[in-house]
Amino acid sequence: MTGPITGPAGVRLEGVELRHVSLPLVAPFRTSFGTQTTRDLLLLRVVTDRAEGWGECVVMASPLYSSEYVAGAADVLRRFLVPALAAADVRSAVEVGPALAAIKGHRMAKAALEMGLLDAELRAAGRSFGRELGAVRERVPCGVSVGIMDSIPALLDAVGGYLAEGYVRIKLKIEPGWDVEPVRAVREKHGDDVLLQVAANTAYTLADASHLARLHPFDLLLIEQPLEEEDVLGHADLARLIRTPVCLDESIVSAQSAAAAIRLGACSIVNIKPGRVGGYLEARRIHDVCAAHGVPVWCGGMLETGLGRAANVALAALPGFTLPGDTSASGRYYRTDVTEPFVLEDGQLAVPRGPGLGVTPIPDRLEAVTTAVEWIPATTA
Ligand code: OSB
Ligand code: MG
Repeated sequence: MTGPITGPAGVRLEGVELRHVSLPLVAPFRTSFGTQTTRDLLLLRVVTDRAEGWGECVVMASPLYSSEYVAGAADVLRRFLVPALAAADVRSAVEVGPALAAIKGHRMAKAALEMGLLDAELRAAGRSFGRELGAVRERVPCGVSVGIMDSIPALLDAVGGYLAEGYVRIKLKIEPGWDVEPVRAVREKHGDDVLLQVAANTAYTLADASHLARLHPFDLLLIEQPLEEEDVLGHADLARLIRTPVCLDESIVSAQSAAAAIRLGACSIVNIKPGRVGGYLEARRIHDVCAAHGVPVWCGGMLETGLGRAANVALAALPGFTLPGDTSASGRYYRTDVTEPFVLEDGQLAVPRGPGLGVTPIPDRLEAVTTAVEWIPATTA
C-alpha cells in the first residue's frame, strides 16, 4: 500500500477566507434528485504562516445528494471547524481529521479544510498532491457522467459528442422511466465496445430488482447506488439478484463503511469522492481497503472547479483506481473555470506536477464568479 502522509515542515493556520462562488453550467445537469443549471459551492483560501492553500467544499445549494448544503457548510466551518483547528493548533493536514473528530458529520466541510491545509503545506514544501497521495500515473483516463435528457435523440447526440471528444467511458444517469430504453438506444447507436455504466442516485427499491435485471443484456460495467444511502443490506440482496455489478457512492462515507459494505457483499466496486468521505486522506484509506479486498475503485466527481479537479486527478492516479472516473475536462462543466482549464488529451487528463494542487485560481475569474467573501480568523477566543 501507499505510505503514510507525513506533515512536511508544519504550517500555522492564520485563518480561512470563505468564498461563495456560483458558476453557470454549460448545460443543465439532470439526475434523479433534480436539475442543476449553476454550480454553487464554497472555495476556501487557507492562509498559513508559510503558504496559502485552496480547498473546495463540494456541497450543493440544497441537501439533495447528501445532507450537507452550502449555507450549512459555511455555518459549521465558521462556528465549529475553523475554531476547532485553531484550538488544536494543527500544523499539518494529517492532524485535521483527529482535531475535528468530536464534531459529527459535515464531511464535505471537513474535507475542504483538510484539502486547503494540505495544499498550503505541500506548496510550502514544494511537493505535489500526486506525489504525496501516491500517484503512479502521469495521466488518467476519463469518463463522463451524462444527465437525464428530454428525449432519446437528445441523449444519443450528447453521448456521440462526448465519444467524439475522446471520453473513454460513458455513465448514464437513470431513474424509473429512464433506464432500459436509454441504455438500449446508446448500445444500438454507439455499439458494444463503449464502456458503459449507469447511476441511479438512490432512485430504486429492492422491489425493482426484476426490472433492473432487464439491464443484463447490455453488458454494463456497473450500476451505481441504486438504493437508498443507508440500505447497505438491500444492496447486498440486490447484488445477488442482478448480474450487473453493484457500485456504491452515497453509502460509502468512510473506510469503515467501505469495509462493512464489502464484507456484506453490498458492492463489488466503489466510487470514491473525497468530499463525501471527509477528505483526500480518508479517500486514500478507502482506496487501500478496497485494494486489499481486490475491489476496484474509481474517482467520482461533484462538478468540481479546477481546484477540486486537480486533486481528484491526482487521487485517480493511485494504483487501485482501475476504472475511468468522472474526472471530465473543465469544458464539460464550465465555459470558464476558475483555474486554467483541464483539457482532454487522448481521453485523459494530465496529473498536475507543480507544488500542492499545481493549479491556482486566476484572480479575475475567481472575482467574476464570487458572490460573497467572509474571513474566518483562526482564533480560539
Ligand atoms: O452521483 O456521482 C454522482 C454530480 C453531483 C452529485 C452526484 C453525482 C454527480 C455526477 C457528476 O455524477 C460527476 C462529475 O462529473 O463531476
Ligand atoms: Mg453517484
